[in-house]
Amino acid sequence: MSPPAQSVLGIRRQIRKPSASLVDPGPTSQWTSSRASQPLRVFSEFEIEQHQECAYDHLEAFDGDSDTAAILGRLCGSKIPEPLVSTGNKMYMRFISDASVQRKGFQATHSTECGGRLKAEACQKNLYSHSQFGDNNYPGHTDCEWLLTTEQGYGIELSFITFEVEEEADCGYDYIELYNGYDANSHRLGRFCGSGPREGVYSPGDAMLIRFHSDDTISKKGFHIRYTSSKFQENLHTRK
Ligand SMILES: [Ca+2]
Repeated sequence: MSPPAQSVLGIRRQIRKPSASLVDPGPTSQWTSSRASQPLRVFSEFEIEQHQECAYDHLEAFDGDSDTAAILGRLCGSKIPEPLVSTGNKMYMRFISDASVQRKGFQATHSTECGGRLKAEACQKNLYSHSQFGDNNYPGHTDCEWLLTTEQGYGIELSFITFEVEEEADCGYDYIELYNGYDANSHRLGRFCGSGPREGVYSPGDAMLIRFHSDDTISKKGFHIRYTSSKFQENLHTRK
């Protein structure tokens, strides 16, 4: 282990929006984002020393402003990872490299857009209508899409912890729409506003699209959804 670490050599960064900050180009590089909506980081290039548990060189992403937040991923290897999406308006990233084996590095962009691509798994995860949930009402003039996917053979189950969206008889102003599939041409499970669905919603396919629309006036608290993957068809229910 004689060669000195040259940790940040070969790493290229592309950060489109000026509010991102880059800290400490040392053996450990860290980035945090703080912005008005959920940072979505999409990798366009990725090549970091491969190891089954990413024990050597790796990139870590956390769902908050430090490494004490829940971890979103520990990444290495040469396969371009799925986009990383934080639940709030902060994401902390850390790149660590050891003294040997260097690869090209990675390039990622992040955006202020709401929505994103999320993976439903056996453990419950949270999804919020907007990053200021709990402090402020959702913003007006919003169109967001979240695509939830899971492994083939599983379905996706949503439970609504909070749901307060501007009420209208046909949900013509602000609403969420749920689709059993990858896009809005798929079977629509429902359009909801007001106090939303009373029960959970189950999508039997391996993808579910959630669209959120708000118009220019009157905003409410928003929604907090928990989502999980589920194998059992007998859970099938949309509304009771
Ligand atoms: Ca509205």
